[in-house]
Amino acid sequence: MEKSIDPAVNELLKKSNGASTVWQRAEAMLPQCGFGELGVCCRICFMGPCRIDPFGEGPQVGVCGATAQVIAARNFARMIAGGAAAHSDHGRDVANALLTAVENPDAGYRIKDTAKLYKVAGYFNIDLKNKKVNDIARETAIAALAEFGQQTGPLRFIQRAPQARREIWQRLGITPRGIDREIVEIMHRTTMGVDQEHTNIMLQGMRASLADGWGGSMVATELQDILFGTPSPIRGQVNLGVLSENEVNIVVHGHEPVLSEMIVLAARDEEMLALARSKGAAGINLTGICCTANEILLRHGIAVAGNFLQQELAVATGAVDAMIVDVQCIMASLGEFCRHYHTKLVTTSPKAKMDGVTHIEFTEHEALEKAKEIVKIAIENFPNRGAVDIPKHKMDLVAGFSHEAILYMLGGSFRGSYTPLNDNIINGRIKGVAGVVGCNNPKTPHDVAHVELVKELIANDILVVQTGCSGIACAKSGLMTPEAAVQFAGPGLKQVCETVGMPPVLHSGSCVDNSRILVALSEMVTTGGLGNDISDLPVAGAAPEWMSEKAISIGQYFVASGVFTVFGVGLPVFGSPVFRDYLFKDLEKLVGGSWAMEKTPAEMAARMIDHIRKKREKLGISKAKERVLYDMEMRRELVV
Ligand code: SF4
Ligand code: MSK
Repeated sequence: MEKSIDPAVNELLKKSNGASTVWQRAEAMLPQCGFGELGVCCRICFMGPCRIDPFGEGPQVGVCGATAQVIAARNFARMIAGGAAAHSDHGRDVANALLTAVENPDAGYRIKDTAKLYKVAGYFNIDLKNKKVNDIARETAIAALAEFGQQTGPLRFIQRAPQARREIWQRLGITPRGIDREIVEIMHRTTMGVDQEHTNIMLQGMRASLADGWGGSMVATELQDILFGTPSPIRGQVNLGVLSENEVNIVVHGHEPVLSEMIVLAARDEEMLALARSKGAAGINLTGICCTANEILLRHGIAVAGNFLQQELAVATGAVDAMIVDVQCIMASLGEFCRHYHTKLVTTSPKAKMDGVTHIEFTEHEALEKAKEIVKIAIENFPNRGAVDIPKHKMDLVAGFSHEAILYMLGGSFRGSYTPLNDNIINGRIKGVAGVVGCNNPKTPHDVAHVELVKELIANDILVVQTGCSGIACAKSGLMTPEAAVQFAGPGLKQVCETVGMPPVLHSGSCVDNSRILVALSEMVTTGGLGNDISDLPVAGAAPEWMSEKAISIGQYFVASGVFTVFGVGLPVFGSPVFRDYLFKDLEKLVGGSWAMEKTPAEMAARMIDHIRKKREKLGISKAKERVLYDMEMRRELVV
């Protein structure tokens, strides 16, 4: 069986330069530890490691007496802590960059979206009267930074959730207080000999995940929009075919646009372009991998070379003169992999160095200067290129569907509103909305589950919103063009897409931009006609090929926000039927959302479609109904 649905990947995998790929290493790892996969291995203290026998024949408790459900819940909560920490530390860096933009104009950052600044400042209760933009930005950055260390809550962005939702969180005692506090409390409660009740552990797990979605991630998204602009629909291209044969190829990889935005500026700098020409290159071609690629795609239309599992293959083309990485999702193999090619790998974050790899520390205060230094490394390396093998495959797409862009697209600039979306859901043209997000995982064929699931959803008139590597997967398969509606969407969704001129699959950005989906869901509730809470909406979420702790945090904040969420690949909870049932069944009674796991995209789609159908029935909108516009005669006939 082919490793991927993507021909560019399969082509490059047939060629070998002695460097091992993630697929080879995954095979060498087999069989993987069953206890770990089932979530019942504990190494929290050194009386262990302990493991619970899922077949009931061996030990049923750890040395300390911890049961399977306690071990599985502690492991799960610690994954949430890891994911929430990653997203939130990213958010903190963006807040620092906003402060830098105000205090050190020479650094290169500028405030691009003042309307968004005023709006966000409003959530922090900042008085806007008689203040300069820079002063408001300074106060906003300081207020955002304070959210991390706050000791008593609630976090400010919580007010954006529907009231019914906030009341559920309040009743359960899971309204997040400070972002860092919630992550620390997970680590405390799950260390040896503290919280020994799986349900209580998960209350904190939910609180920390909410501190991610409605806290750290939302801070990252909103402040990035202030600094770099709020995305709006923009054309772009995707897949390895975007690499250039005759230009200097720079690939940015990781997550934080605080770096990649500056590389965009440096790569367009006249001095850099002249230097590139002096080395025989026709220009500088900037592309990206993973979420930092999504960030610059959405704001500049810069091409995306690929998603998570394509990071090594981009190097294997022989055409990448430098790969610039910051934080998250960067495979440890890249240092060794690049040594088999001419590619210079450059790490840039003091938090993320790699053995034997060039490190150029990127600081917000010398951002543009450092970006130019990094771009120069790529240019100087261009003459060292050997044979290149760039697959021809690339695809057009339209990206940039921020919450604000959707408002504008549906309602125009004077009456931007979600009413047309809600109306189309009520009249049944659109059956519901699905968020399909997350990573790739070599345990499952690359991109297959993303693409097949999304095709099935849109064929059933479900509008799909995407982020992360899942978005890149579907873009490569041509699902993010307006024309895709004609080819793949069901009749109702097709009609709406054709009227508005939008694709049936909307790219909303990077992993932290899942917070945009939370805002959109809240807006759907506020707009009316679809219930009082997010859990009433005909919506569902999925991460079909997840691998990162960040995906678990995202999944949990969607569930805790009231969304039914299906994961593919597997979940490390099956070793404890008690904990599995808590996630899959009991949580729904508490928060209105629940987890599910299905192995195949067809099963995932069936669960999501069924869930959306049930929600429609509950709302009383399961039968297609057109809104009737009354003329005068009909009005006269009305009996009052
Ligand atoms: Fe074993 Fe308990 Fe220590 Fe975990 S905390 S390693 S179950 S003794
Ligand atoms: S980059 S977290 S592999 S989506 Fe956000 Fe892709 Fe998953 Fe990383």
